[in-house]
Amino acid sequence: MKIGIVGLAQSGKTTLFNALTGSQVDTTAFSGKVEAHRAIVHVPDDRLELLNDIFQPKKKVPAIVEYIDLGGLSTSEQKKSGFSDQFLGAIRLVDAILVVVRTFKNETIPHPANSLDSLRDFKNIEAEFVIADLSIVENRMDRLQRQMKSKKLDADVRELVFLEKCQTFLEDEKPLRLLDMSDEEELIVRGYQFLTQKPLIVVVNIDEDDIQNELEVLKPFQKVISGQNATMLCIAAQIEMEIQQLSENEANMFLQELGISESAMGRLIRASYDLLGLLSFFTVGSDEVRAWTIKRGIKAPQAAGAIHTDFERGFIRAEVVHYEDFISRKSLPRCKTDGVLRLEGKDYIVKDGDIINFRFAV
Ligand SMILES: Nc1nc2c(ncn2[C@@H]2O[C@H](COP(=O)(O)OP(=O)(O)OP(=O)(O)O)[C@@H](O)[C@H]2O)c(=O)[nH]1
Ligand SMILES: [Mg+2]
Repeated sequence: MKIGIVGLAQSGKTTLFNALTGSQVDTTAFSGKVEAHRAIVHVPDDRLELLNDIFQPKKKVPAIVEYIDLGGLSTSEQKKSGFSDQFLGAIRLVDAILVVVRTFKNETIPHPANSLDSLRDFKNIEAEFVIADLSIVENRMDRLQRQMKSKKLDADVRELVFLEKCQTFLEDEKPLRLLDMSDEEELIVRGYQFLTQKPLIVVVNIDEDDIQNELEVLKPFQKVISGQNATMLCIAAQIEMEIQQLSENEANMFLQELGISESAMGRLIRASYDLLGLLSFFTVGSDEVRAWTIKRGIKAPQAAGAIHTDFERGFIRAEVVHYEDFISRKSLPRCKTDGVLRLEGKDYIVKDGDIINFRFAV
């Protein structure tokens, strides 16, 4: 899973990136450049730790999330043209867009619009995404129309009708997340990687004093993101970054003192899994204990495909025991005699926490 961090200049993107990844990228100087920082984070999962203790494998492999700090994004007033190709190229590849908006007060760090209004900032950023998508829609429409002059294919006609629908929608300044699409339209749209269709995470970068006011701070955003494939949370990025650099014991103590139930890293990963509809299953053995990430609703053969395409092609059966059933017995043979280790076929829908051994032949 790849998450791209965007936001106005000096909104705290890099600070948040550091808090989420334990990186130590410099945040003291105004960068002003579009430079992407990348880091990979291990998804914390107590279940994997316990499986590791039981199997004592040579290797433990957690699921991973990649964060990309995509760098500065100026307000439309300051900018003459749209996003740079480099920025667009990078953001089109992410699975979810994380927009950082600022409410923290700091006189020494001027806001690019010279006043604090996080909802306005969010709406401006979303408007930029709408414009970027609109330009893709219009370019594609031009090309299709030219192509259709010489040869009129049914598929092209249907695509054009769909693009007109997108165009009207975007011209009304609405993100495509709100557009109902047929199965066929979903297929057409997949190739475009529209920004306003990607799952969205809004992070309000708050002052330490606002940690207890999360609901109040988020209230204005509720209406804007409702009905969209989106989620939001408050993070006090500065203090979370500082805490991230402490030892685990000290970090926990500080979090507790501040009334933060879980670190930004853990909270954001959970929110992202929910938003993207992801779950984890496990493979176990003496060589390796490993967590895998897949979409909810996926059947056993496709889950096997996440490990290796051969596993999917040659899928025969899956031996499945749920983590909870396993952990109360701590032995696979025990699970078998107790009947909680089952054989499942190609229509089995994998559940969060399943421990699976795939049987396949190629
Ligand atoms: N008080 C306070 N200051 C913050 C917070 N987050 C970031 N800052 C400060 O704001 C400044 C900018 O933070 P960055 O994380 O570099 O912001 P950015 O969005 O990456 O900035 P650019 O990449 O230059 O656009 C730094 O001096 C941070 O220390 C916060 O939550 N509270
Ligand atoms: Mg930065």
